[in-house]
Amino acid sequence: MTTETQATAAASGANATDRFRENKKFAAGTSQERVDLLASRVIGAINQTILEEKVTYDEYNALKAWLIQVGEDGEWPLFLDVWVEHSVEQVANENRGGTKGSIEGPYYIPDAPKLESPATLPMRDGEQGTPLLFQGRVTDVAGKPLPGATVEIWHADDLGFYSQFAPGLPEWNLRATVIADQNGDYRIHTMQPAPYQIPTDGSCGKLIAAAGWHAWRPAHLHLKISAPGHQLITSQLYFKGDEHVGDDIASAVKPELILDPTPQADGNGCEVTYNFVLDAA
Ligand code: MBD
Ligand code: FE
Repeated sequence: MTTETQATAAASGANATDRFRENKKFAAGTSQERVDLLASRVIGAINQTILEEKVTYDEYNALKAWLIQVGEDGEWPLFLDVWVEHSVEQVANENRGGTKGSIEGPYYIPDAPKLESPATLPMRDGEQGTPLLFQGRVTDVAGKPLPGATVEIWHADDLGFYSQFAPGLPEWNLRATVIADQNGDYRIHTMQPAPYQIPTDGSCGKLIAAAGWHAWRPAHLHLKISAPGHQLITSQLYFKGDEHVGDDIASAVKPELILDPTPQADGNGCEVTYNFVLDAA
């Protein structure tokens, strides 16, 4: 990895915080009863840990300093999406019958350029990596194709960097909104992403080092699949054989979401077919 393109905490972290503020529209008003319940339980769990583990003043002050620094680094989106979002996703999607969901993570940007299938994702001349043809069909739970379904896709490049969060990449590099054809089929030409390493120079990296954890997510494609009359699903797809597919730092891998690409017929990279199934709205 070159220092030039290293996604530092300062660059990607602060950027993710700004983007979160811009992108997220909250349903207004969590009730007083609900805030009381949830805040009491979370604060209670912290206090219980302190009492049971006999936390010292040194440890308490280290935590205090670290929490302050997470905000200053802009790494709250990164911290929460890596260590907390997977449980929120589990709750949100527990009653779905279609394709499994996974976490959105901190690097989604809405309104990426629209492309009709078959599409090639925006990329640089000479974009590095292994070409990947990613294709399949979008259907309902009964197997009926959903014409004109939308496949929003975003992923890291061959060095593990996301456009708009690492310096030097074109704005929409490896991001698009792909419209499936009249049979619900999509065909996307891209470059296989590299595994993603949590920036080592920020608060999340410091926590990882202090705890002796590793900092990796397996290589992944991020997706949001939608069609009129159906529930949008946010998911991710991974690659069989990836070193970290079994120990994702973000706990976001599910066995149903692991791809096994095969060499393309023309010898140019790999291809894989994955069919998405959407629950009715
Ligand atoms: C990522 O690329 C990601 O998908 C998540 C969830 C957290 C950090 C980086
Ligand atoms: Fe990601």
